[in-house]
Amino acid sequence: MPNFGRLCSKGSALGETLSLDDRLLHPEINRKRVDWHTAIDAVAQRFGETIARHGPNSVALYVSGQLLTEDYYAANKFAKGFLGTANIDSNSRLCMASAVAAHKRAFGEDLVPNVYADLELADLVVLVGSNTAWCHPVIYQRILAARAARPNMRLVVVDPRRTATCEGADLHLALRPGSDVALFSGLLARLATSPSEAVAVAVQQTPDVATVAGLCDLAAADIAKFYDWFAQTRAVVTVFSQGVNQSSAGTDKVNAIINVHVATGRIGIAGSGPFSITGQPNAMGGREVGALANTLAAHLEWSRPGDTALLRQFWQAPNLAQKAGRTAVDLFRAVGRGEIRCVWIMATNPCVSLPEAEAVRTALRSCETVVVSDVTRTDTTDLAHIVLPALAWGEKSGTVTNSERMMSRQRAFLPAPGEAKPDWWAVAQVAGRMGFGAAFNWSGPAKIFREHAALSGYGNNGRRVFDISALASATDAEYAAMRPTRWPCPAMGTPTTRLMVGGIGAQLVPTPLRPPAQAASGAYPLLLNTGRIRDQWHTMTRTGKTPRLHAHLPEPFLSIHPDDAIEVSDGALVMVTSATGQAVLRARHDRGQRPGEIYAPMHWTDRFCAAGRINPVVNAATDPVSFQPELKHTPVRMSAWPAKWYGFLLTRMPLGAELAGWCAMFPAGAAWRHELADQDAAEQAFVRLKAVCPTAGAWIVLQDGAAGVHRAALVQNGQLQAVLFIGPTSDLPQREWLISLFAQQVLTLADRRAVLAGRPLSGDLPEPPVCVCFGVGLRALRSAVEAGCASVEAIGVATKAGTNCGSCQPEIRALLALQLV
Ligand SMILES: Nc1nc2c(c(=O)[nH]1)N[C@H]1C(S)=C(S)[C@@H](COP(=O)(O)OP(=O)(O)OC[C@H]3O[C@@H](n4cnc5c(=O)[nH]c(N)nc54)[C@H](O)[C@@H]3O)O[C@H]1N2
Ligand SMILES: Nc1nc2c(c(=O)[nH]1)N[C@H]1C(S)=C(S)[C@@H](COP(=O)(O)OP(=O)(O)OC[C@H]3O[C@@H](n4cnc5c(=O)[nH]c(N)nc54)[C@H](O)[C@@H]3O)O[C@H]1N2
Ligand SMILES: [Mo]
Repeated sequence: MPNFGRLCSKGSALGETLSLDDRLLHPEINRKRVDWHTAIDAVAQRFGETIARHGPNSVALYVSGQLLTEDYYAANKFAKGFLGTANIDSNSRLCMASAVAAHKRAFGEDLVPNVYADLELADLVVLVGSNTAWCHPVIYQRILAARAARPNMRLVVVDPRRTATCEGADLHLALRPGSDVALFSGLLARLATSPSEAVAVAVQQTPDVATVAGLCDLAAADIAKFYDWFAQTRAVVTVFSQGVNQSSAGTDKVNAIINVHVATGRIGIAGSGPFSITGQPNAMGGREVGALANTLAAHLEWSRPGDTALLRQFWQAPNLAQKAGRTAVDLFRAVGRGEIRCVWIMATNPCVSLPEAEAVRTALRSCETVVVSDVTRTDTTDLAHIVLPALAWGEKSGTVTNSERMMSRQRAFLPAPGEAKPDWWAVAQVAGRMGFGAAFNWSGPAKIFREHAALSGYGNNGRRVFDISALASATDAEYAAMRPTRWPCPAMGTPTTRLMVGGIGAQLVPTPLRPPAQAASGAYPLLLNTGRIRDQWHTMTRTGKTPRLHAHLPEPFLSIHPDDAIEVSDGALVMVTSATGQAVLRARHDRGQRPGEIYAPMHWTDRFCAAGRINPVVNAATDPVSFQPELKHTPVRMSAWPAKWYGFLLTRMPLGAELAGWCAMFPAGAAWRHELADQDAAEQAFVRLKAVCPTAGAWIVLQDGAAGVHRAALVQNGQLQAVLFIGPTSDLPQREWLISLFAQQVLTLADRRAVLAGRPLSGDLPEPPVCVCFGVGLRALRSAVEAGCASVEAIGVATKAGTNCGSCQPEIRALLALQLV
């Protein structure tokens, strides 16, 4: 197992995210509970009628890397083989599409040549557009551990922001956003020896370090250092993720990276290669079953003669889609124009995660039929006509593939709650009801997997690397016991670990320079970058209700370089506006931002902070080859949000995220925290907010109208029920101590007297943890340093901080650096 038994902070808290509140337990039509039979009939009827009236391209499926390979296979077969439309796309379009397209251009097929172990064998690891420390913490710990064992190993990070990942790096290249092609083109120009068009383009556009320095806005000496290290090192792995893929030049960025590795033979060998890392549990499995609008199952291609005939024959599908369908952004625009009238969304939350997200909502509101399969209520299920309850992680059974082509079994260890069913089952039922039963007659995931494996070998004869036909004859028992298996594993032949060995057979692809689709200028002078934070997962459906995962960065925020923040003080609310929408976020001054560039996390939804959803702002320009949207570069402007008052309300139960003009809600210890601000009078807001709290109990109140200060606490039978603080600025008392009072059965007299002061009469204020896994805060870390701990390891031994997932180690390292000077 690549994790070696370690889990990230989110994985460690997974047990706390498995509760059933908010779970979808029954099918629903127009919000009313129905039985499965009725729901399946309705879906089949809506799809059937829409196709009969408007043709197969008036329907679509939008699926996800959260699905198991078997679910994915079923959905893809249903759409492309039997509905007769290739309008099935996946949220992988937002995630991996550029890597897929670039792999195909370079290798003729979508394959990752290297394996995780190469990260430990490399003497130089280059992380491009990847905040590995936060997004792949276990991989990051493996890299740091390898470097600790082999001090000659070097780590370079290429990211416009100074991220936590940079804390462990030997060199950070904070390049101009979107300029990665220039950086790698310059490296190709320097290293390539044999002539080709790609090299000619590279030499012409980036002849020397000075040119690259200008294009990337970097110091020439730093570029020269990076190029020298690369040139002098045989074993180099270049890891790339969303800073590369999510760009209108994403495919070229990936090819520019691959070019350097291919041209120098640094690929497919131990410790050397370009390495695309994925995010979702099964982003890779979806690529194997071809559940993107422009791919076919099992790496078959429309463009390759004979492939469609093969697939038609194997599936016995006379109705096979004849050409590629609509890709995510285009698909939802077609919904908005009424060209797609019936859509089935499975295991993804596009109202939040797609760019121009407000237009996506409007499109779904106007759509004739919206079917959503999910495990929980989301911003997207809110817009569904038909909701189908799915099995979640821990309940479902099937296979997933990781970034190194390793297929592994996911086994159920929990019973199915309510009437929730696997997604493949729902697809097969609908297909059966539409008259395609013979092709969807599966008794379980093992049968689907065998079919998928058989297809990969069908008419293959070594033409497609993706061949797992050795598994096509697995019995149910063998499937149940399947060990992690790396593809390719054809029926005959020896297992292969690395592919494209030395670059033989790979193509160099010319990558002419292209800036981001929209430049920051005029009305939108700043460039907005978006991405993830350490302790949240995507649209928070799994992590949103776990108090300790909110302890680190609890509110949607905007990171701003202090030089850009003249009007916006740290902690105030700031509005970001683009050509498509706006959001209001908490300003955080951050010297790790390049001036002129700001950063917001992607995670917040209507459920936790409606105004903090960033994707209505994010532009939908796409890469011309991969159609992946440019989620990392949107021109915007920013202005202070004119709040008349700021406040917070702590309660025992969540009261919703609509309590004020701006409201962010999240769990905190035994309480729910609502951070608030608005433009009305503080006095009125105070009255209004007290009224939404439970009515029983007595309020203790402290008001100073002239100063704009209003505070109240609600106590019932000696127990604290609510705390409301309002003030004229965002500078309000620290919340942690007040939150800790909710754990008391009966408030002590001293605490009751102190509550409206917002701090204890004596003693220390509690503090938010740095290490979420073990709940270790700044003060404990500082005392460990004072007691003589001089390294992350020593602090780990003394406090346990950083010894589980390690994603807080960069912060501990930064603290050490500060404390030791
Ligand atoms: N905590 C957490 N971890 C996750 C997830 C999560 O939701 N939460 N999601 C998972 C998923 S699905 C994915 S896809 C991965 C994503 O993992 P990552 O790709 O590592 O995460 P991001 O934060 O989206 O973006 C990475 C970095 O790209 C940088 N970047 C922006 N523009 C550019 C550019 O032009 N060039 C370069 N070189 N860099 C740029 C950003 O500043 C950012 O730091 O994470 C996975 N892991
Ligand atoms: N601005 C900006 N936007 C981004 C990104 C970014 O960096 N910046 N990153 C993009 C990337 S890389 C990604 S991967 C996407 C992620 O975006 P989404 O796919 O929208 O994110 P999730 O919150 O993971 O949504 C998954 C949903 O599936 C449900 N689910 C989980 N398991 C199952 C299952 O087995 N069956 C069913 N039916 N449902 C299930 C969950 O409850 C959840 O509602 O966001 C993209 N959007
Ligand atoms: Mo992703």
